[in-house]
This record gives sequence, structure tokens and C-alpha cells, in this order.
Amino acid sequence: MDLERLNKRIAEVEAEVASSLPDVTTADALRTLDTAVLGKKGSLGSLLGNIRDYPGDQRGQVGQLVNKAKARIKATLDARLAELQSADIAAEQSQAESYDPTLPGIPKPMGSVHPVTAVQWDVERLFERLGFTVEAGPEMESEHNNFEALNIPATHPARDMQDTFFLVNKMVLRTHTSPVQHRSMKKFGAPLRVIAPGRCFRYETLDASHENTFHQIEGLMIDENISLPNLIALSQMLLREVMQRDVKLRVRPGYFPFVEPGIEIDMNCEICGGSGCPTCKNSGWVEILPAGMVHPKVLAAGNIDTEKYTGFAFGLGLTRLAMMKYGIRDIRVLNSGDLRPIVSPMRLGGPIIAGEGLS
Ligand code: FA5
Repeated sequence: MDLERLNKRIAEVEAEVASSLPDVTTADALRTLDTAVLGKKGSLGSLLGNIRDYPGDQRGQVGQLVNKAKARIKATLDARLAELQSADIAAEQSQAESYDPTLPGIPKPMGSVHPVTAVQWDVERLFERLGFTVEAGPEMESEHNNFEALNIPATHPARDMQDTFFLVNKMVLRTHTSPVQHRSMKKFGAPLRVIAPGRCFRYETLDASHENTFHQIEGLMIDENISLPNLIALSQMLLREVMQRDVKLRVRPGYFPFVEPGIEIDMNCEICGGSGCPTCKNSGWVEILPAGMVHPKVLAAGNIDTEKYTGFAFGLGLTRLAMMKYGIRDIRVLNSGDLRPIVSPMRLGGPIIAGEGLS
């Protein structure tokens, strides 16, 4: 290429750059153009690659022509880059100026506590005030702790009272929280005040008041001179604390191999006020708090001195109590994933939230 053609080619490259610049709107695109023109293999950069083809006395001139053109193009590209950057800053500024900090925020829905948890907390608060500790036992329990330690040997007909999910290796899904009685006696000895909330599992036919997965709270108090009236007084206190008013109770004899004597404390059905409904199986009463004086065999299995100590135990039906407190007619709502929040405890005369759909 002679010098005249070289000059022409340089002018062409500069014209191409000038015409493509308006379409270059990002720094990345500008870098691509820079490489395509000024890079070693670029439209201008490559002109220096042929410098050896020129006679020796022209090579200096060729170098100068190309390098000066390079400097001009580089200056043009830098100016475009500055333009793009200041446009970006302006865009950011105008976005920032359009932000109005006085506008109200986007409200996020609040989570709420499950009714069973809320009642569990009520019960825990009361018992902690009375000097009880809160224990937890495992949901997967040994047959021994779930039955034998509670005076229910393998052949005892009482095993049929609780439909059990049997696992392998002599383990079961605990059918009640009573195994925590045995665990606590062994762990703490006497005197002892403990409650143990937790999930229980039974192979049940489901209805408005029976679930296969439900919650109980076990209570156990062992000391000298503990008697049944202590238990009944505490039960009244417990239900008053949760319901925030006096509740009509009924006490009747009950049979559980791990207590002697055993009682059943029922509460007036809060759903129907006692007139009868599917939740209370038309009896007007809900079984809520079976209890009794701990059987000496159970105390002995927990290494408690039966000459010195007596104790009472109860197994509060926590899920049913939550139904009574919040006017939930059907127990199945509680495991259904229904996210409606608790509004307020029920007052006789009408539930505030309800498992209306299922009742
Ligand atoms: C027991 O489970 C005994 N362990 C309670 C006990 C403890 C008695 C200590 C004496 C001393 P029961 O099977 O009745 O007893 O259950 C206790 C409470 O759990 C019942 O009154 C009821 O409120 C609740 N309950 C029982 N089965 C279910 C179920 N399938 N769904 C919902 N709640 C249930």
C-alpha cells in the first residue's frame, strides 16, 4: 500500500468510527469498538503490521501517520465514554430524586401463633409461677417408657385403650406425654414439680374431637403429703388461667393403670354452652384433664421412695383446650394449615374464629 492509499484508508477508518459512535450506548460496546479498531488486528492497528512492506525511508512516516490517527481515535472514544458515564450518573440521580421517603411502606402480613402454642404458653406461664419446670420427652419412645414403666404390662387390656403406632426395635410413637413422668422421676428424683407439653400420636378414627396427632401437657407433682384435693384445686386454677374466667367443671372417676385413684375432669363445652353439639358428642362436656394419684408401682419404677412421697399426675388435652378457648368446632382445622390468625379468646355465645368449614 503506498502512502496515498494509506492516508485514504486512515481517513476511511476515522469516518467509520465517527459514524458508528452514536449507536454505541454502553461502556462495554465502546470497549468492543476500541478493540475492533485499535487492537493489533483491528482496522487501524493492523496497518502497522504491514510496516515492513514499505521502503526503509518511508517506515517512520507510516508509523507517525498511523500512531497519530490512533491517538485521535482514542481521544474520540474517551470523550464518548465520558458522555456515557455522565448520562448514567444523571439517570441514577433522577431515580434517586423520584424516591419519596414519605410514602407509606408496603405492608407485610404478620405471622401469628398457632392456637395450640398460645394455650401451651398460657399453661407454662402459670406452672412456672408455681415452681414447675418444663420438660420435653421424645416423640419416638420405647415401649417400656410408654407402657411398662406406667404399670401397663404387655398383656394388660389397657394397651387397647390407646391405639398405638408401633415402630421397629420395641419403639412406638408415644401415645401420651405420660412417659415423661418416668423420665423426670429418674432424672430429678423427689420432690418434683414438672410439666411436659408435647405431641402424641394415636391410630384413631378422626372426628370433630379426635386427631391422630394432637398435643397434651403432662403434669406431675411429687412431695410429702400431696393429695387429691391439691390436684382438683390446681386443675380449677389451670382452666381459669387459660379461659380467663371461671369454667364449669365436672369430676368423675376414671381408670388409668398408672394412677390410683384416677379421675376424669371434664369442662363444659364452650362451643355449644353445654346444650350438645358434634364437638362434645352431644354430651355438653369435653374430656380435658384425666388425672389421679400416681400409682406406687410407677413411683417405684422411677426410684421414688413410696414410704415418704406421694404425688399427683394429669394429662391435659391441650389441643381440645385450645379448641375450647378459641371456639374451634373441629379439631382437624388445627392440623390443616389454616393460617387465619387468632383474633381473641371465645366468649360463650359465639366463636371468634372457627373451623366452620368442617363442622
Ligand atoms: C391419657 O393419655 C393419660 N396419659 C392421661 C393421664 C395422665 C391420666 C396422668 C392420669 C394421669 P387419655 O387417653 O384420656 O389419657 O388422653 C388424655 C387427654 O388427651 C384426653 O382427655 C383428651 O383431651 C386428649 N386426647 C386423647 N386422645 C385424643 C385424640 N385422639 N385427639 C385429641 N385429643 C385427644
